Amino acid sequence: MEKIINYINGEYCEPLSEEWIDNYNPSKGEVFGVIANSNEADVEKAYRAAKEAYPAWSNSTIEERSRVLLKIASLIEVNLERLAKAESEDNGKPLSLARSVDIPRASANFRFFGNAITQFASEAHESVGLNTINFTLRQPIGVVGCISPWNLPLYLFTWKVAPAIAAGNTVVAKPSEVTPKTAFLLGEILSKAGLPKGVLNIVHGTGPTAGQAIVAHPKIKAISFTGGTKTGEHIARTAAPMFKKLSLELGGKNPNLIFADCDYETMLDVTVRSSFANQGQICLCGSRIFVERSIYEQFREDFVARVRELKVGDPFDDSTRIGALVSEPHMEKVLSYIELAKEEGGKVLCGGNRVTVPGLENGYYLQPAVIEVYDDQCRVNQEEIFGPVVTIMPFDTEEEALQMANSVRYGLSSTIWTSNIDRTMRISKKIEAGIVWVNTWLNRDLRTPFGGVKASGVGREGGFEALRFFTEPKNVCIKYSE
Ligand code: TXE
Repeated sequence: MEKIINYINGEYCEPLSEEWIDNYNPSKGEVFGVIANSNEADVEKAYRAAKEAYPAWSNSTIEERSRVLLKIASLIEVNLERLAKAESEDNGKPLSLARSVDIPRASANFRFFGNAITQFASEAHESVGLNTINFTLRQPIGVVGCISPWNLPLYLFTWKVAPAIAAGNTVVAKPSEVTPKTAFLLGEILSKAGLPKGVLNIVHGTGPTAGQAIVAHPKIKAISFTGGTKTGEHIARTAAPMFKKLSLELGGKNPNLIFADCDYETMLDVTVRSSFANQGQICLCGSRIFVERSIYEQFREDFVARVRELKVGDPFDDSTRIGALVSEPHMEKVLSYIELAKEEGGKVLCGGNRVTVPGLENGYYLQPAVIEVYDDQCRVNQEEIFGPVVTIMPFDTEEEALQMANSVRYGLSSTIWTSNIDRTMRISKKIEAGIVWVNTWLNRDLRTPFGGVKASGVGREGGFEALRFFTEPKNVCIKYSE
């Protein structure tokens, strides 16, 4: 049995708790290993290692930090195949996706922040006449906490820890207990790259125990979290009385607005992807599709035909487009929404049933579902399902499309398909979302701000925004005489 253990102070170690959780392979529906079920004492051990490492790391030169981050990036590339297999086994996603997206992006995260830190500058303000000059010191915060989810395990874990350490902080990090394997393997790479011990400590365990201990730790001064909105609320409540800095990337229910004047074929291709990539388990998936009425019938027919072609199957088979859902409870949750859709009067146009894959009969496979809804306020259209399920609905006017797009509690991303630049600008200004994609989807330049509004979170990651989050600005005002 594979054992996933903690990586603290540059060494792999068993949990002080001496407790374990089962790790499931979702494509087989079988337990294939155990994970450390760390408790408060393990988090404290990780905190002490991080605290010890902080003075030296925060005083290391930018070049030193950059060099180590770039080295980690290269070693992730060297280990691409091994990490991709581990990710696919742990999460159920197609190996082809882990190989082409998840792991390359994990490497890119370290490379990007290894370079970004060398360009990170602060401001100076000269007050002419008053003979003062103000400048801003951007100092690391100290020991920070990073907590990441299961949908893009190494991708999102590194998206947090890379800027945190680039900025000179030391870290206690916890990946999702549902998909801990690639973060576990990262430990080896950190050691090989020469990251000083204690700079990045990886603790495994459940949210309510290990995660909660990180958030509640009085000396861990900032928390960067990606996960469900409910968990985000809980974290905010725990952290607020201690005035911790918080970055919360939460759920989404993203609109995909399709106008008749778009490039139809490109839109169709990309919409299949934006609906079902990673089994629909990406916070940026466009799960509410609104289509201009003049092309609605055509779209419905073409889209359903394309979705029916998506091959559901073994994540390790290269022809698979839809792998397994991450866990049984998650699959049950998604199935319950399909039932709810029917109860609410929605029409399931395709999919929505469990699929039996030969040889992998116990795996958590679902046919991707397209549901036609008649009221944009129904629960299936309002609540985050986070699986291979999209709703479709027609609209008549741009105002109506915008109004429906904004009528949810979430506001993470949005996609607009149109060739009208004026419309693009009108909607981009009024849509309630942190990200607007026009005639594309999931096109990410790591320099851009990433995050959501409303119940989709607080703060932005990406580029200098992330480095600003992981540093504390201090203004220094110097008076001089002529
Ligand atoms: O996420 P959780 P879950 C959404 C999606 C999904 C739902 C629940 O709708 O169905 O959230 O997923 C840790 N203190 N997203 O339950 O619980 C947990 O261990 C500190 C959207 O898997 O939010 C894990 O490491 N940490 C999302 C991380 O939080 C806690 C991606 C996320 O888990 C904690 C994933 C606590 N009290 C799910 N409780 C996105 N926006 O990308 C849990 N955790």
